Amino acid sequence: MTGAICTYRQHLAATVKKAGSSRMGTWGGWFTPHSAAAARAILERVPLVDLTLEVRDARIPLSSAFQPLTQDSFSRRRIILLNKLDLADHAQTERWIDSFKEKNCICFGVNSHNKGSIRELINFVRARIKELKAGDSGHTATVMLVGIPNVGKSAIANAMHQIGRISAEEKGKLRHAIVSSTPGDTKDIRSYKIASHPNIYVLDTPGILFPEIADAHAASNLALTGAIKDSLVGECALAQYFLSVLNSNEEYKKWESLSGHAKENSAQKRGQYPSDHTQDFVVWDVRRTLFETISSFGRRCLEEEVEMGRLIELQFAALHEDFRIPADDTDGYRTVALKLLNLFRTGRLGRYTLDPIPQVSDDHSLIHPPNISPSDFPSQNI
Ligand SMILES: Nc1nc2c(ncn2[C@@H]2O[C@H](COP(=O)(O)OP(=O)(O)OP(=O)(O)O)[C@@H](O)[C@H]2O)c(=O)[nH]1
Ligand SMILES: [Mg+2]
Repeated sequence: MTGAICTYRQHLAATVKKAGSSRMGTWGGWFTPHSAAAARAILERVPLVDLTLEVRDARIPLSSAFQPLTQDSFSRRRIILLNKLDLADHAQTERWIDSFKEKNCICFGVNSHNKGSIRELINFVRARIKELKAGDSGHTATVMLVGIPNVGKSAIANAMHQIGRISAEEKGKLRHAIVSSTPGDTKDIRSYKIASHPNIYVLDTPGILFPEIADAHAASNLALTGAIKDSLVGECALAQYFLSVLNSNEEYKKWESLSGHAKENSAQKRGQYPSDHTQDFVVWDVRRTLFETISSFGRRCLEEEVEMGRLIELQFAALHEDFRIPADDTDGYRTVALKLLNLFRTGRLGRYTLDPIPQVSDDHSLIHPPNISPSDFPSQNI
């Protein structure tokens, strides 16, 4: 990891730490009494369900681990789902899945926006249930989706319900879990039918993130991928950190062909690639600006904090124009930050895997989360 990126990471991590520990009574900034009650309710259900699907963000397969899970990672009743495959680096995801499998964790990659991927997941779950329930005459199975906020649990529940229901030719009303880009919008545990013969139900649960985050790396990447409310951390610090990541990455090189074209050309080129939904001419301008600014600085900005700072400020100024933000917008810097984060989070600025593959000697405490029992949380109905 380069020196300059570390500075932005540390800065963001310090803000996350402060936000997490801003206490109302004994509660952290995002960990509320309701989170504690939800954690307790989830943990109490773990031994009762047939399968626990721990959803993680494929961009951060380790940092997005679900801390409260007490179950042994080697349990055949726990599956790690790496969701948002479309946003992560494909080759690195393959390596991550292999690395989980090497540790005897069952791991499955998924993109909840893709029907084929959800169909594969349903088939995979059905096969696991069949295996686990071999010889059992029961006709109903329950699987529970758990995880930190915003990893896509509700999106997966909806997609499985919709696709599974159609193939099961179920009558009755289609139900919808709330899916939103804001973390923490699911408040209750809800059940959705995803298959018949045998009947399989999936439980969607609220996302849980403890205030104590392992390290600066995890804290900054959890914030960047949206597990923590942006307003708690600050959109500008998030966008600056994202730019430090992008400026240190090779992804921008893919945009070389855009360089040198006048902005009007980008607009004229609209429709040239009908299947590419990133043809939006603003996105082209943003990519070109990022390519040209990084290229003009060379790689010296990677080590030198001052150079990285200069590059990021230059990019903010240029993006102000690319995003067509009026010059008299007094909150223009923040508007650039918001728009940039949106492009990153919808995959329009490339695919990023932010957690490096662990070395054999690494501590696997996040794959083997600390043991926490339901009684560690106060009782409250959910
Ligand atoms: N690109 C992409 N986005 C996804 C995927 N799955 C979910 N999302 C988006 O991620 C955001 C969060 O999705 P949710 O399903 O609400 O996440 P959640 O885990 O239920 O969040 P909480 O209820 O807050 O715990 C939404 O904007 C989804 O559209 C995916 O596979 N790919
Ligand atoms: Mg949800």
